Amino acid sequence: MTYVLHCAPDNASLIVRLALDLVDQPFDTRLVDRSQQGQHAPAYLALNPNGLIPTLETPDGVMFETTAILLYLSERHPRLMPTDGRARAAALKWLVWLGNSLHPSQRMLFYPHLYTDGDPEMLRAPTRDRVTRLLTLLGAAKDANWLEERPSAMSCYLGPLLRWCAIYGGPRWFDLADHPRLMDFAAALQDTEFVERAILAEGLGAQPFTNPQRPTPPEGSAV
Ligand SMILES: N[C@@H](CCC(=O)N[C@@H](CS)C(=O)NCC(=O)O)C(=O)O
Repeated sequence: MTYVLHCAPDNASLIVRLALDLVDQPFDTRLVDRSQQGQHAPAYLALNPNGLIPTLETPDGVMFETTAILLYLSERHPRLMPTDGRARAAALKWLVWLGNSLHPSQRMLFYPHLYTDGDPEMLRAPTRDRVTRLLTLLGAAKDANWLEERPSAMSCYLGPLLRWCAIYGGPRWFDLADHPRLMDFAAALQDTEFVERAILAEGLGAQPFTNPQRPTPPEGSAV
């Protein structure tokens, strides 16, 4: 069986798409129609009861949670992550940091109404500060060598997260130029053949990470 990626354009499924494309792994896709709340349809919930995208059908069963999917794929496709030693330890640390610290903070920025009974706007400023602190911390990290190395599972995660800060976090708060190391990372990442394939598949625009624009997908809807 090949992999089946349940996806919507410019959603977290983009991270998994990038990882599969990075290792030249063919996969099928099933569009989750977000304009119709497809992530909450019974058939989708039967696969992923969280009602979140992505879901990946694998030969070993259905998987959800982006970080878990990337770890699973990295075991089957070692090109995605260093396999031992200090490089493996650093990769694990940063991959889980992306999934456990940066991505959830972003979710609070994009979906503040899900995190408070009060005024969602109250959450925006502290959440923006936290995301900025996290990106600054990553930019200064001496053991995040993967930022400069050949693309990895971590790259596939970080690229979209940087993109979404610019597009979905509200106007005039995020400028990737404030994080020069991450800007260099983003420029190198988008200049690769496997990212080109994702750009075409999801309508991500010519500079999806350094100068992201709202997507114009050939099918489906980002929100
Ligand atoms: N922790 C989840 C988060 C995934 C996530 O936030 N997915 C978003 C799309 S980018 C989603 O499904 N949003 C739809 C919703 O919240 O109803 C994961 O890593 O897979």
